[in-house]
Amino acid sequence: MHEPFSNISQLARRGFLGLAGVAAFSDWLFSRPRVVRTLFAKDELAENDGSGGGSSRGLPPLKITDVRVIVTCPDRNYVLVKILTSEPGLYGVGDATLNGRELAVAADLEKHIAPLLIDRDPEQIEDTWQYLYRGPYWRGGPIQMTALAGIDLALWDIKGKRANMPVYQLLGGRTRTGALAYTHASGRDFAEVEEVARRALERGFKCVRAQVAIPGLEGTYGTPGNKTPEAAAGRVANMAELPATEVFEPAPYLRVVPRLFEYLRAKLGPEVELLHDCHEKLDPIQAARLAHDLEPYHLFFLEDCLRPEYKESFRLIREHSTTPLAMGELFNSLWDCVPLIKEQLIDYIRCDLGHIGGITAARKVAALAELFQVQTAWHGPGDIGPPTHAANVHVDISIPNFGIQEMVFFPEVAREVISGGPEFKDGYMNVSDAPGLGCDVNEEAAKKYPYRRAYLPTARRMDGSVQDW
Ligand code: EZ4
Ligand code: CO
Repeated sequence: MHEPFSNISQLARRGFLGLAGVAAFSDWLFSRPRVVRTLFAKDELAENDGSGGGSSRGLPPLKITDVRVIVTCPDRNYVLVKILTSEPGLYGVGDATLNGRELAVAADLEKHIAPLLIDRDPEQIEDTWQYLYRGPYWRGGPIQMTALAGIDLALWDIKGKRANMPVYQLLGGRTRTGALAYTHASGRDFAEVEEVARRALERGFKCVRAQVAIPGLEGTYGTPGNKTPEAAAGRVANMAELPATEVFEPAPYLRVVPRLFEYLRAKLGPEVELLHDCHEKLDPIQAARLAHDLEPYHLFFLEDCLRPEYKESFRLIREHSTTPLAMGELFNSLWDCVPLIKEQLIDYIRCDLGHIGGITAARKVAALAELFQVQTAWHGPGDIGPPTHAANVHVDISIPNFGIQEMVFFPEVAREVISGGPEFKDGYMNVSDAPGLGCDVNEEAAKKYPYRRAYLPTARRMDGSVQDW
């Protein structure tokens, strides 16, 4: 197979490769397609079709034998992925829940992705990620990236169980004793927010995200307002079959929020870390004003000021304020993060591991962020399942540039279906040393809670026009 190259070098050495020589050589080359083909022939290489990446610790080769998609509604909808392997009893559990579009992800997994995985080697996580991301040609988007995250988490779970190690060990081992956590305090007025925040502090939290209902508006993101907390958070209980509509106006919002934080600082003192979520509602100049007006109250960060399409507009906010900025829960591409990180336009990148492609994606975002002194603050809401919360914490405690972790407490009924997941203690989250991610799904219990259609709320302005929720 080295024949053509040695011929060229011999010809060149002898000075034979003049113009006529080149013409003769190309005639010769193209008259010998078999030789050229042999240069790149597959039979010379070991084939990588994802079905055999070598063995771990001398263990026998492993194959994926089944991919089960479990859609269940213990109080709210979850989509879980269970990947079974050729080793008896060895399986992985992932979470592929996308609030309001659960069945689209479940269909993608069942109809399109599962057939591609059978007989593949579950240990080849990176190869599987690349294959599922770039393979379908039509890459990206929240539905496909959530499906991919579900697979990715299940594969990391398998690898951990196979190695008999928690996933954070596979990611490089502990960098910290726990992940600093924050919870939500919401209320209809300042006093109610204070009361809820005080309860959180008593429970051990050192960091609290505060949201208050805006007087005169019908429902405000993240607050009970005149709706049940369940409806505000997008739970299915008490929800109509179609989405609720909230009303948002920037002027009263921009007046009230700085006064909330003035109030909370005065009541709660300087030490508690306070955060606020704008939930992608503002225009750039509105966000710049809010970040500026909040400066005296020293927020830990101001979250998701702008719609996810307007990354460059963070420059405007930066130019006007020293309030730390966080962004990213609506991102579903690794590349969404790049402009914000490389220009240091934000301080915290807060992708949702469940919607950007799982641990394999998160470790790349974290590594990029590390190089630009940006810290992580992965999205940790109630509408992603315990395996994603577990993945958050496995990454948090094994990277150098972790910032903070959003968290929720899951209701008992959800725990009946999905066990395990991170634990909260004295302001920090942690995972156990159980091999893998540390979560399991009870398929029998899941059947007791069939899927119920549910939507997140939507929002409109006073004049009836559409507004980001
Ligand atoms: O409203 O995930 O920071 N947390 C959040 C979440 C989102 C929900 C929407 O489904 O913004 O609570
Ligand atoms: Co948010």
